[in-house]
Amino acid sequence: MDCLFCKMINREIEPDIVYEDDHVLAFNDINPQAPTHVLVIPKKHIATLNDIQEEDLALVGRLHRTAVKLAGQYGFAEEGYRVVMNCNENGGQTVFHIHLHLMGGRQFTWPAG
Ligand code: D5M
Repeated sequence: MDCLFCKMINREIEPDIVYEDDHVLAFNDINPQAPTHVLVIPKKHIATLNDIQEEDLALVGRLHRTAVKLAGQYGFAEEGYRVVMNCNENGGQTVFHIHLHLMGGRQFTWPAG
């Protein structure tokens, strides 16, 4: 499958990994938008938020739990951080394998651009 993030899971491309388990991989974003910017992805290929099925709900929960654990390890859980999942063109999605952006270490504004 021609999916950048599946290639990272299979180590055809070597990401800068910060966390890995049987279901989830987390690595530093190549184009960071904050002092910490990590992508948390499922090892199962799911193209977009629209493609999440009932059977994936526990996995999606794991993505969030992983982001929260990492926020704690980076030390910004209490001060706050941002978690984002972009969907399709208007949402700004460029890689079609779902991923949570975990960003921390600065003040974020709302609404997002
Ligand atoms: O986010 C896709 C994200 O993927 C974007 O923030 C850049 C990141 N990216 C793209 N290529 C790489 C590599 N090779 N390593 C690490 N991070 C990468 P989206 O929400 O789809 O716009």
